[in-house]
Amino acid sequence: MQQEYTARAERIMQRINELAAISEDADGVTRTFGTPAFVEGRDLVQGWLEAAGIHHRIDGIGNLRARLESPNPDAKTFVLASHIDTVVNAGKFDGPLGVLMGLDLLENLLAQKAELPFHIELIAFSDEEGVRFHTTYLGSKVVTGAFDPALLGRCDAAGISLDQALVAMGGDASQLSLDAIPAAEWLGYFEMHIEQGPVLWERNVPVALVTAIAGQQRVELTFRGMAGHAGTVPMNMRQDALCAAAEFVLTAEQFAQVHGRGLVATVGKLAIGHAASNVIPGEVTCSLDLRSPDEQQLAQAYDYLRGHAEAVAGHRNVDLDWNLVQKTAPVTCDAGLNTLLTQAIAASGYETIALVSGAGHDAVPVSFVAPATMMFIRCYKGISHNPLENVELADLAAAVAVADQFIALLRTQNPTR
Ligand code: HGY
Ligand code: MN
Ligand code: MN
Repeated sequence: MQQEYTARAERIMQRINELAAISEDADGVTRTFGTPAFVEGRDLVQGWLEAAGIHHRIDGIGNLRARLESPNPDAKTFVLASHIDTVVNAGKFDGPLGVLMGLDLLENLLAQKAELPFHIELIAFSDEEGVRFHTTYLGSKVVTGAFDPALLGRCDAAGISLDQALVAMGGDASQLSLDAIPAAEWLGYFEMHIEQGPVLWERNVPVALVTAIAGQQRVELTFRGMAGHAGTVPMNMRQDALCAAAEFVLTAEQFAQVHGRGLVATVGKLAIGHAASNVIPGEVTCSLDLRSPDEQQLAQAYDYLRGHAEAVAGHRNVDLDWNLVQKTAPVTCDAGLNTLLTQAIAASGYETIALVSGAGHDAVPVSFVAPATMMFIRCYKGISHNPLENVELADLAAAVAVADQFIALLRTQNPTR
């Protein structure tokens, strides 16, 4: 059996490497929603589905969706999924690993000529990271019926709207409501994903089950002061937008450090308008990414930092725009599916580790309509959103074995009926 799992892991790894060679950047892996590189990468995965003879389609938001039907037309649908869009200068595994492990599971079920008590749908979500339009889960929100059509007018840095980007890649905004799986038809959801944290690496255990996923709030801030001559404006007469932003950034860091217990705050983007070394910055835009598994702690941190940003703008005599662009509550994963996953992990001979995810995943919007859970796979030092992201073949083979067990148990026990 081990040989079989190693061979399957090798093929998954080979596909991950082939997909990683497709990027909108000459160096590093970048495939953001709707770009030609994104479409080329999706075409590659589509080719593997065609070669396997698996029925598939591309939906209105650009998700790639493959399906194995149960002989029972009234059966519910169990979804295996993750995302094929990436952050900028990404690793190879964040997203594609779950999609290509899911493809392997479908190919294996076909090879076994397995009769399914439920339909299985594999989905490669088109936008989990939210890099291009700054709002995440576009693909999974369409599939769960939670997509907000008002987002179609949101523009990217080049001024292209989401609706225009959809049309450019052959999508169709008028179909989006038809692309949802009705809540009554969901049997459950299982996402396989790298841990993106250090626990499994440190404990040297290949997989973990996920009990909860942290809530997150993403904000865009703009500080507007007064551009001026760096050589002539006295220090006590400046309205320096960058110094205001800098004061805010450091307070966000200190607040999260002091209030720990799972709260994290990150400013990942900062842009100075009309930047020049001899000009006092007049306008600065920055991001704020706040996360916590505790909804109350997240709300308190949000309110405190918003108040602090307003206070900084006040004493520095600059204006502030504070724009909440993304808010998702913390979610818990399904106990019934996690019982099965625990059995699958034990049956494969591994210790069961249960983790809370600090990273967001497509399982978040799904968990509002269906029983959802995730399996984490051990990754190098927990590094992610970084080209150093890596998964060892032995850990991938172990994860394939556990995933096989999980699907086998699901076919017999069906915990969420
Ligand atoms: O940001 C996240 O949590 C995920 O990578 N989208
Ligand atoms: Mn991811
Ligand atoms: Mn990610």
